[in-house]
Order: sequence, then C-alpha cells, then structure tokens
Amino acid sequence: MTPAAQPLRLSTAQPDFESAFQARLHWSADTDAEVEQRVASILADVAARGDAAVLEYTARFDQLQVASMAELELSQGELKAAFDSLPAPQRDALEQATARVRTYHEAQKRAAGESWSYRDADGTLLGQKVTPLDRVGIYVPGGKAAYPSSVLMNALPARVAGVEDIVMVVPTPRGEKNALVLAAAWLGGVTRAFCVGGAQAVAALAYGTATVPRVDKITGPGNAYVASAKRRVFGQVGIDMIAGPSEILVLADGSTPADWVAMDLFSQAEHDELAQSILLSPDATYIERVQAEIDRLLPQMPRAGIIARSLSGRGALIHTRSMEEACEISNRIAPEHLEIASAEPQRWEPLLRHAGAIFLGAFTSESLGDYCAGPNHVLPTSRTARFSSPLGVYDFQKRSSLIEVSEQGAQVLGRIASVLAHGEGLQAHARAAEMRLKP
Ligand code: HSO
Ligand code: ZN
Repeated sequence: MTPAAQPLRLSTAQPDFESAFQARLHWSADTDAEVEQRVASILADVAARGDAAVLEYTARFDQLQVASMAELELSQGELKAAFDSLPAPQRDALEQATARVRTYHEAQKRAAGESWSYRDADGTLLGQKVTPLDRVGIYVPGGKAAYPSSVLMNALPARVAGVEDIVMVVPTPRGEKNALVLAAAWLGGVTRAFCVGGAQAVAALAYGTATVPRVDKITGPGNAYVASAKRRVFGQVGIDMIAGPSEILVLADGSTPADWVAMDLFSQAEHDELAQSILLSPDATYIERVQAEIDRLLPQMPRAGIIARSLSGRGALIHTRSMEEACEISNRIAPEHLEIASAEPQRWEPLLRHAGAIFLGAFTSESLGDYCAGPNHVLPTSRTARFSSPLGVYDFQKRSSLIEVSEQGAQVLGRIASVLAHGEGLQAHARAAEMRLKP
C-alpha cells in the first residue's frame, strides 16, 4: 500500500497563516555532536598519517581493502573504458548534456569571468586580473545519491574556468564502481580520480597525502560527515557551500496541466524525505486538481515512500489572494528551484528576486535543468538564495587587483597617501609615498 502524500494545506487568508507557514519552512542543519567528534578525529588522523589512515578508513567504512593507495586510483583509461561501455543512448545523452552545460558556462565566463582594467587621465592603470584555481577537488557521493549529472555540474565549470587539475573522490563500497559516474568524469575532464569517500576523502584533498594531491578548493555534495569535514577544512582550502535538502516551489496561475505540476513537485520530493515541494496558487480549484493528480500518480512511482514522506512532512499547497501575493511569498522562501507555471511567466519574473534558479513557463520542467538545459544544478538551498548564487565558473576563479601608477599619477596619489599615513602614525608608509613625489 502506497502511503498517502498530503502536503499541508494553507491559505494566506487564514488567521494563523504566518505561524503555520513559518513552522513548515523551518529546517535546521543542526550538527550532531557525535558526528562532529568523529570527523575531527578522522581529519587529524589523515593529517598525521596520510595514505595509511585513508586506507584504514576505506577498509572500515567502505569494506574496500587494498594494500596501497595506488590501487584506489582510477586511471584515465578506466574512465574512458567506463564511457565506452555504456549503451549508446546513455553515451549520447551524457555527451549532449556535457556540450550544453559547457556552452552555458563558456557564456558565463565571457559575461562575468574576464579580467578588466581602465586608465586614469594621468596614465595610471587600474584593474582586476582573473585567474583559475590551480587544483580543485570534487566530492561525488556514492550509493543512492550517486549522480553522474552532478559530476558534470562540478567538473565542467572548473574546466571552463581553466583549472588544470580536477581531482575526483568517490566512495566505492566493496569496490563496486558506478560506470555512469566514471563516464561523466571522463567527459567532464577529471584529471585524477580516487575510490575514496567520507571525511577521510575530504581530509586527503585538503591536506594532501603521498598519493592524493592537495587541492585549493573542494566542491560537491555529501552526507553529514562530508558536510562537517568541509566546514572544518574551510580556510585551509575553499569550499563551495553546504547544501541542504532539495527544494522546489511552483507558482501556478492554473494554466499548466495539473499532472505536470504534480510530477514536478514529486521530482524534488523523490530526492530525499527532507526535500521540500511547495505549490503557491491563487486558484483554489487548481490546487484541488493538483492534489487529485498527486493521489493518482503517487502509486505509479517507484520512490513513492520517499515522495509521500517528503510531501506530507515538509510539502505545502498554499492558496494565495493573487499571483502578486504568491510572488511575495516566494521571495520570502527564496527557494532553490522556482517554477513559474504561468501563461505569462515574463509578467511575474520581474517580481521574483530570490531563487537559485528560475524556470519560466509550462514547458520548463525543473528536471530539464537538473540534467541538460545548461545552467548549473548546484544551487543555494535552505533560503540561502537570499545571498548566494549557483555554482559557476566564478567559483573556480579568483581575482587579483592590478595597479600601475604612472609618474604623474604618483604625484597626486602620493600627497593623498602621505596625509592619511601620517594620520595613522605610519611613517614608512608616508615616506614611501613622499619619496616618489617630484621636488
Ligand atoms: N535537483 C538536484 C540535482 C539533481 N537532480 C541531480 C537529479 N540529479 C539538486 O538541485
Ligand atoms: Zn533533482
């Protein structure tokens, strides 16, 4: 028997809307003290003993026992062989997704990732030089959350940014490799790959071992151990973000077929029992139709249990007074994925400010964005879209300021700097500026 999926029903007109709405949104990434302590000790151990510690943890947690780290490395030949072994439709789909995601990120680099400079009237040059990181690590989860699409979404922007070394780590319990993940690594331009996971993999990337090269930044999702390890190594290396459960919010004016919207709500719910799917609509009968489609479609879904628990535990169908009010509520939620299921998406898009990705119109299913439209599917979750952005080329670049002061410029800047340096009591600063003044 399929459990029922009953998202919370709310109406913005009900007197206790605000408290019920807040309670439903609440999600906390509370860290578990025991996880924290175990991760701290794994990190310290890998820092001290390197490969030997990584091998021991891999044997213990992944039941994968080998004599040396070299045996846990996947060669380029193995990655390519995995790609070649796929059925043609999977090979083609991965190649097409790769091409589209690469094209999108190339455009992103041209628009927002290039160096720039200008010259003052006195010939002083000021600007910013953009350079790629030298080496990055990509964490790829194993087991039920092993997503080849995520390998592409992490590796391709790094590649487009110009990162030379992309080191992938992937837990491989009992040595069972996922051919699609290895194939995506091959297409994504991963340069080295290791069958290692968990906090020990994050430690190996952050500190380096005799075999695993030390990286400058670690990206990619993982379980509570991986998230904790990423938080702890932050500062020694960069990290991308700590992702929470997936979210989708659909803003509907009633014009998109109700079964399409029901399935879009399922698509994020099936990721995780803690995923959040929300529908906002001013059309009460449409909300009833979506609930009816949820009931009709759910028994057909292999992951019905996860979907039902996600929708009943965290989902909501919210009746609003208008589309304008629905947009305001959406901004307060700042969802990871926002679908505008409307006949006039362009009318509402300008009202929507906080979302990881915005999908316009009935044909733009969120799932197309997860795989192949082009934009990145690594997006800010848990309301962080208020202040952060999708993973992009810019996450694999850094910026250096450029300053070339002309002799003439030094006369103007020298006087200003000298006054301010004396004010701060810093004589050497003042003298360095004054020495370049013409008498
Ligand atoms: N929706 C997920 C990404 C994903 N979906 C991977 C399918 N595969 C987080 O945005
Ligand atoms: Zn997804």
